[in-house]
Amino acid sequence: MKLSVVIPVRNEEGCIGKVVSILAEELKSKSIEHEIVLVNDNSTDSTARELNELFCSQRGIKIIDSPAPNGFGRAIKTGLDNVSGDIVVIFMGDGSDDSEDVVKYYNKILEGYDCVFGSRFIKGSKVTEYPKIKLILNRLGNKLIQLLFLIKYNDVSNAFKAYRIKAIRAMQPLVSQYFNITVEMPLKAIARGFSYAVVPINWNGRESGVSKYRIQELSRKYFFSILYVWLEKILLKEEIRKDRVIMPPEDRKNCNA
Ligand SMILES: Nc1nc2c(ncn2[C@@H]2O[C@H](COP(=O)(O)OP(=O)(O)OP(=O)(O)O)[C@@H](O)[C@H]2O)c(=O)[nH]1
Ligand SMILES: [Mg+2]
Repeated sequence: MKLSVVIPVRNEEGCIGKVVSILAEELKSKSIEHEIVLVNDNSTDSTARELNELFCSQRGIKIIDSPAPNGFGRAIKTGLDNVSGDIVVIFMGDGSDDSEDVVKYYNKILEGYDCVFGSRFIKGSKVTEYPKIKLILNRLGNKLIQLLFLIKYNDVSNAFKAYRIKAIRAMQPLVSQYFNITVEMPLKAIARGFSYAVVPINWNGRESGVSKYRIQELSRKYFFSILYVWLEKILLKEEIRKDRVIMPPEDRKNCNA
């Protein structure tokens, strides 16, 4: 099973080289067939040069320039359009996520799950330097999601997750252009009945560069994506069920709903 790791990157000159090298080393050491798809969004620092250096020095690297306008969601979608693997992991380029967790996700998918979702808020996870305000809003937002979707999983809004390619196909079209894609993807996978495992993961605050995350302007967008998938789940239940019935049999066999 080939693994595609999609990494959105914007102005990460201080860390992207290290992040990709550590990840590639980890995957190589575990003999996991992989590609790393780096989606650059018109970075204005030396990120593009760093990416070219990675491309020249490592195997299995794809570099995609996301067309303007910029946006985290648009970059993820561009990355997903360019993967060739059976399993897709979305991974951050700022060093927040742990490359050992990518291996954990991969192995868990091999157990038969359609998706693997990490949680930074369960026993076994380790989180450092999480900004306080962001943490409070994160916990409130995830509580709302849990209540609306009647799920126990408590870290929906973190982008770092793993999906079988069939789950990615089933959630199209993805409409979120910004960080709100981080809720649209897992919620659609859950609403469409794909099976998922939850595992503890680590998260570290970024050591260099600046956050591209703007809480105030994003809250409306998150709300939009949460309500959009919720309304779809409630109002288009029949249509979603019918789409599942016409899925190819190999895509259907792992669905648990
Ligand atoms: N291609 C692309 N990547 C982006 C964009 N915005 C953010 N990213 C990347 O997405 C990842 C997460 O962005 P961050 O700025 O770290 O957002 P965050 O993790 O919520 O914020 P921090 O608390 O600073 O870690 C990083 O790899 C960024 O480089 C964008 O518009 N386009
Ligand atoms: Mg980050």
